[in-house]
Amino acid sequence: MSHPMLQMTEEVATALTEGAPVVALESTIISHGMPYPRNVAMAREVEEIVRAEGAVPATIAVLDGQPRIGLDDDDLELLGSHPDVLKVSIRDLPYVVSRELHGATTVAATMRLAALAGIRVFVTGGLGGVHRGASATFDESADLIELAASDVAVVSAGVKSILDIGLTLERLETLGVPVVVHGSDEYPSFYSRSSGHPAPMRVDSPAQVAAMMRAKWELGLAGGMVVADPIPEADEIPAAEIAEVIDRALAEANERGVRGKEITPFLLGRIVELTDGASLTANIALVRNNARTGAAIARAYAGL
Ligand code: PSU
Ligand code: MN
Repeated sequence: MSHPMLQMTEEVATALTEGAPVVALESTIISHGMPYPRNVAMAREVEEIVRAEGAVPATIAVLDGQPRIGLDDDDLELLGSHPDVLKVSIRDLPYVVSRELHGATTVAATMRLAALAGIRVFVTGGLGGVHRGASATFDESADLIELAASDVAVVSAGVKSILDIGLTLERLETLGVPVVVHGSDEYPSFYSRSSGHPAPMRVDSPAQVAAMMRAKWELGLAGGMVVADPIPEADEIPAAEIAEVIDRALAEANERGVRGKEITPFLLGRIVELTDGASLTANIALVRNNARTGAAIARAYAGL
């Protein structure tokens, strides 16, 4: 079932062979989404949560040009601290693989490698999407195109308002990607449970998500699903408070002429600095929450 170019840990390979629940995890969030050393601590903790919830974690990255499905502690440390880890989306995969480089995979690249491995559930923090001002810059994350292509359900806390949330939801509709919100009628905006945009569809249990996954793929509808799980109330940063910070980070990115794949990491880093780490605490809390939900979805799907 798996692809010959993938290097899988025995734990993940066994789980996949047995049809046991497996949860894919991305690595750009480790290398380019959070500062060291909390990024590495987060990566380890999320794997523990997935295990505690009865699923096998498979963190995905490219190391020395080798696409890896499942990593050990030293690999996570390298991804979190090594200065030469490239941010790898779909278009970057051939380069890092052929040059034998280290690459941290985005949502798009992680989805593709997870799908090649036969993993159907993937947990992250926030998705990429249509950037603000995209009508002039054409800056839309490759995550959107990949969501239309790879058969993987992606659990996130929505998208940050560094993006244009409304346009991102429009694009996902055009691409035929189901967007469901777990336990809420509103689409969440990462740090906050609200965004001003209604949930395109609502689900109230992991079993309902698993049933949708099965229905989608049995109908022959290729591509993934977005499962948005709002950040827990206790960890939320009020939308108005974070909005000012995001506007300032966006203005700075503009002034400095930050472009292309550097934009998202620049904004994430500045938001952590401008909030004195409060945004990082919220970010870690929502990833933990997503890990619990994702593991429950993986269990429900494996049980069908
Ligand atoms: N949004 C976040 N945190 C992240 C990312 C996005 O709130 O860590 C990362 C993910 O890896 C996502 C990538 O796939 O940024 C999108 O980058 P780009 O916009 O360059 O496609
Ligand atoms: Mn981009």
